[in-house]
Formats: sequence, C-alpha cells, structure tokens
Amino acid sequence: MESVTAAGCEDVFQFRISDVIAKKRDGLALSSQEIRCVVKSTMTGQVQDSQLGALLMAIRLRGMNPEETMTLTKEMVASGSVLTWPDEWSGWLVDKHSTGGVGDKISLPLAPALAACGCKVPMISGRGLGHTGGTLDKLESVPGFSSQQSPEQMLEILRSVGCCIVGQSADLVPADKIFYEMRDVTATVDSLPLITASVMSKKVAESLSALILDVKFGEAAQSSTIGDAKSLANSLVSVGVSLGIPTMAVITNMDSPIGRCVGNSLEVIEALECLEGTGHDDLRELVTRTGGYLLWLCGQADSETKGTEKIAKVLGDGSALECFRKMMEAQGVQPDIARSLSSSSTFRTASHIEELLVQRTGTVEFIKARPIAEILNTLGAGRSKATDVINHSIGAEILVRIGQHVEQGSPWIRIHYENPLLQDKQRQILQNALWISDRPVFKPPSLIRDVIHSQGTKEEIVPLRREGEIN
Ligand code: IUR
Repeated sequence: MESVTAAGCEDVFQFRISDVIAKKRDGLALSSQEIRCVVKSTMTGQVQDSQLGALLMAIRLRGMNPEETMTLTKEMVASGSVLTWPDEWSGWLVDKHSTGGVGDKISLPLAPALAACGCKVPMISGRGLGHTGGTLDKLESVPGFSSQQSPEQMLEILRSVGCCIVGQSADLVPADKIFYEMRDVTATVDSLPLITASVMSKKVAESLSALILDVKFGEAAQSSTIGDAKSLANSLVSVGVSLGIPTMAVITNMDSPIGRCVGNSLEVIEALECLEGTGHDDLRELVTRTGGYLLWLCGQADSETKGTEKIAKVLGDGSALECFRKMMEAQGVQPDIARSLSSSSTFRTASHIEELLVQRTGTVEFIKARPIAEILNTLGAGRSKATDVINHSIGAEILVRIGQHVEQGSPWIRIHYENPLLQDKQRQILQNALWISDRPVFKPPSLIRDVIHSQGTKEEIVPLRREGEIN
C-alpha cells in the first residue's frame, strides 16, 4: 500500500467551510481547491458534524457538475491508501460493482471465471443492508471463510489464485466512511454525485485496468426507473473514464429475483451450479456477459462476444470452479470443505422448510423480489441495521419461472426458516408476490436492458448509450 496525500490547503487560500456551504446552497459550483479542503479538513476533524451535514444536504439539493463529482472522487481516494500491484498485471486488473439487488450472486462465479481467464480480480465487496443482499454475507455462509484480508494477503492471493473477494479495509478511502455515516443520518444517501464519489473512490483505490458496473432498476433496486439507473450509470462511467479507468455499465432489470435462490447459503449453492456450467439461465447470462464486456474492455478479448465465449468456456470446463475453490482455501476455508462445497453437508440447513402452493392455474407473469426479500429479512436472512446478526441458512428457492404454465396446488416457493417462525400474514404477503395471468406471458430475453459506454479521452468524456441492447 502506498500513502497518497492531497496537497495541503492551508497555505493555498483562506478556506472557510461556511463559505463553501453557502456557495453550494446558492447553487454554485465548488472549485477543486474548495473540494480538496472540504475532504482534508473533514479528515482532520476541523469540520463540525452540523457543517458536514449542511454541506451534504446542499449537494443533495443542488447537485454537482461532472467536474466537481470527479474532483470529489479523486480527493476521497487521496484521503487514504491505494492498492498497488506488480507492473506486469497492468491490463489484467478488473472488477465489477453492483448497485444491489435480490438474489444477486453474480460476483461469486464472475470473480473466479475472470481469474480462470488470466485476470487479476481484487474484488472489494460489501454486506447486505435493508432488502438487498451482500456478497460477503453470502460467502461467510461457508465455514471458515474470512473476508478480512490485508493488502499484502490480497497480493499473495492474486498471485496464487487470481481473485479474492474481501471487505474494505479501514485505510482505503476513510473519507467515504465519514461521509456515508453522515449521509445516512441526514437523508442525503440518494444523491447522485455523492453515490458516484462513494462508489468510484473505492474502485479507483483498487488501481484497476477496467471496471464494469451493474446498475439495477426496478421495484427491488435502488433506482426505481430505468431513467434514474441510466443517469447514475452515466455519472459513474464518466467519473471512471475521467480518472483513467476504462469503465462501462450494464443497466439490468431488478423486479424479480435473479436466478432461483434468495438467502445467503442457498445463493452460494446456486453460484456453485453456475460454476459447474449449469444453473439458471438469467444468472449465467449476467455472469458471461458482464465478464465478456470486462475482458473486451481491458483488451483481453477482441470483442464482447469473444469475451462472453471465454467466460462460458471456463464455466464449462471446470477451471472457474477450481479458481473458486482455491480462493475459498486462500481465504480460510479448510481444503476438504473447499473441495466438497456442493455436497449437502457443507451448509447448515434451516430447521423448517415449507412450500407455498400456487393458488390458481395460469401463467407466471411476475415474481416480486422486494416482498420476498423483506419477509426473508424479518426471518433473519438480512439486516435492518448494520449490527444485526444474520442466519445464513434462511432463504427461499423459487420453483417457477416467468412465462411458465402452473397448476393450482403445485408448489412455487420453498421457504427455509427457523426462529422466528413464518407467520400467516407473511405467507399472505409471499402469495401476493406471485402474479398469475390468464394470458400467455413472454419473458424478456435478457435482464440487460441497456449498456452505457463512454468514449473519449481522460479530459473529454462523452457518455454514449448503445442502441439495440434494449429488449
Ligand atoms: N454503495 C456505496 O459504496 N456507496 C453508496 O453511496 C451507496 C452504495 I447508496
């Protein structure tokens, strides 16, 4: 790790945080110096909580232009250390970030699949909060798995395996922790420039060769409309490219759960199916295509299609699964457990397993992810606050697919729970999550509804929405 220090601001000009708050309150753009001083003085404790809260609210209401957002991101990176890698890895360092969803286990097969293609994947992931799940929670359902790895350990795992999936260390973008905690209590989480700077500062600190963002929209996503998701994607992609990382985004639908399982250990089991070359086609498509785009973006495939084929190959020939097992071992899982992950004895199972039945014959039109996730969370699968303890065995298997004809009385969802028990009111909410139509229903061919590229140089950013990807 190399310490990156922002240039001092005390000697540059008289900086008064109240002037900066007033400027943003009045809708003016902040200068680079002002943004640098805000971050620096926040880090040194010279900004009062009330002042930081007021500034964040002014940014939330007035926004930031692309230049300000890029500068904020850069200064947040400079608040801590950045990861550094051997020169020969240049062009091979890749990562993916998702804005969060239900049943989103894409990172689990994707990181080892990319490693099996020769990439280095220093994936820094998060935990679940609210109705969306977190990659680290899923992996921690494997006995012995440790998400806490030092930069030196990450380097070693990337050398020997090619990928690791870890939690954020305290010295990587410490300003983000301060800003995020303040956003959380000042109703300023949903600010486009603040989300952009938060997400991208952590990715920039990974020193990547290429990055793909999975920006989700829909009932169970942070962005409810495709328009909001595209605005966020454009902002993220623009900052990535302006800071020198080839970046693109896929805009994916998040109305129904991804794949067939929701809940931590069940999702790992489903990810293993994908790593074995089988499993749900939605999951497989997202893994192969995001991986394919990344291989193309970092120059290791001639086209997205060639990249997608490479990922499909390593899922089919067992090499991605082998990387996953090696990553598990490198991150603390006993070799015998890592070798037999898909066997039923690896994961603790919940004491109660109950199937709910289809209430009328017809075609599955919609499976609403959000109520399913919310019920599972109250049963212990997720957190409503960061300190909640989760039960990895709680979850659901969805037994039907959109477009499928179903008969009244056949099972459609299998709920795994133990304590607290499933209540009748919750059974009813779950039943309402399944919509049955009398007419034929055609499932859209892909969850990817658009792709955001960015053309241009480091200075000149022209986000380009690629047509023809919408289905
Ligand atoms: N994830 C982040 O890393 N930062 C944010 O601001 C949000 C999600 I919202």
